[in-house]
Amino acid sequence: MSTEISPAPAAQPRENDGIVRSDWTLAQARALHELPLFELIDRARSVHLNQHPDNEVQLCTLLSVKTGGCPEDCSYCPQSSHHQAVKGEKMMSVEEVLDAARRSKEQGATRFCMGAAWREVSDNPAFDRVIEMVKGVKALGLESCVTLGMLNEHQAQRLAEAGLDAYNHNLDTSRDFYKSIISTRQFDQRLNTLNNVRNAGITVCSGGIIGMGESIDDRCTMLVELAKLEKHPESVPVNALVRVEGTPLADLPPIDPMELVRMIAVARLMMPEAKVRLSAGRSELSREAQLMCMYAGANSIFYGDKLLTTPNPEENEDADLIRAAGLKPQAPVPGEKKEAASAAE
Ligand code: SAM
Ligand code: DTB
Ligand code: SF4
Repeated sequence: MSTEISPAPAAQPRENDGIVRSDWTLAQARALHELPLFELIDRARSVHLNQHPDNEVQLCTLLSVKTGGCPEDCSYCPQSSHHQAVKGEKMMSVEEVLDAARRSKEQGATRFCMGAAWREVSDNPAFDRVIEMVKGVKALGLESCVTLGMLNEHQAQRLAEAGLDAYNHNLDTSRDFYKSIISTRQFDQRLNTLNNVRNAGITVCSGGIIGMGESIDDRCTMLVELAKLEKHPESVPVNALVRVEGTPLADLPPIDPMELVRMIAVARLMMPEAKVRLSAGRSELSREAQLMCMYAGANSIFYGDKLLTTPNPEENEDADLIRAAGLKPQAPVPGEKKEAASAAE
């Protein structure tokens, strides 16, 4: 990890916490990040309780509908064809996906997220199939989300017409560090896709990964990029790198869980209204570390024993954790609160 440290100025006064604004600077983000841990957590908790007083955790299931063989060279990703980490598979059928969505609804999931190992969306039968998947997931009464790589305005519009609720497209890291992680696309292309998603009226899910060798400034700069968007993303996934054998980042050291807590707390302070998702990396976290992330502002998790290609905690472990902490799973759709709550009991 690079060790450069920018001077940490005084953090903004506590009275200003919770104001939703898009003029964040790196110095301000960094000042929050540098606060003594308990002060940072206290402040993030207070904003969290104001904005999200319901004690709910959103449960999102992930399904890889097209795995591996991706032409991009993202160093962290097992699905890139530049690494020999996973085998490419053919795309799942609409029925297979809807069966999985039904099962995840029975388990109490509120959102169903489908991922494809594509560089970008193409106007072809595979995209038509994704459109059918989105319609089917909506018809089941679940929130729908897809992550398909870059897309243009017209493609975003088609997804919106199919009823898509959210599009996941992560900035992943800072503009500067991005170049050392991916060479086959540019940071501005990510921003352009987010713009197309927003303009189509789909909610934006965008966050990043920590533990790839980036500096603290890189982490804070990424949060500033997200918080500077005219409208903040509705969801901000914070992933800890899953170090997969065969990928160039496989031998990096694991992150200290406290770094995840700080990142989540700063995200909560900078984007008070967003759902902050404690995303990849939970399998390596203790229950206590996960709860500290939730206390500091995380109110969404991936639920189900698999992420896209790597393991995630078992549903029953998560249900136990949520119950032990007195949290509630978020209701899938208005009026179905009881059903969701009992699924985690
Ligand atoms: N191909 C599309 C794209 O890149 O936007 C969608 C799928 S891609 C796998 C979605 C996100 O998963 C990436 O942006 C990255 O943040 C996350 N991801 C991939 N591999 C990861 C890993 N090993 N650890 C943590 N997060 C990872
Ligand atoms: C996100 O931010 N994290 C998810 C989801 N969005 C698509 C993906 C995590 C992938 C972890 C590595 C894998 O399972 O392949
Ligand atoms: Fe492809 Fe997405 Fe993985 Fe990059 S992160 S290699 S674009 S699947």
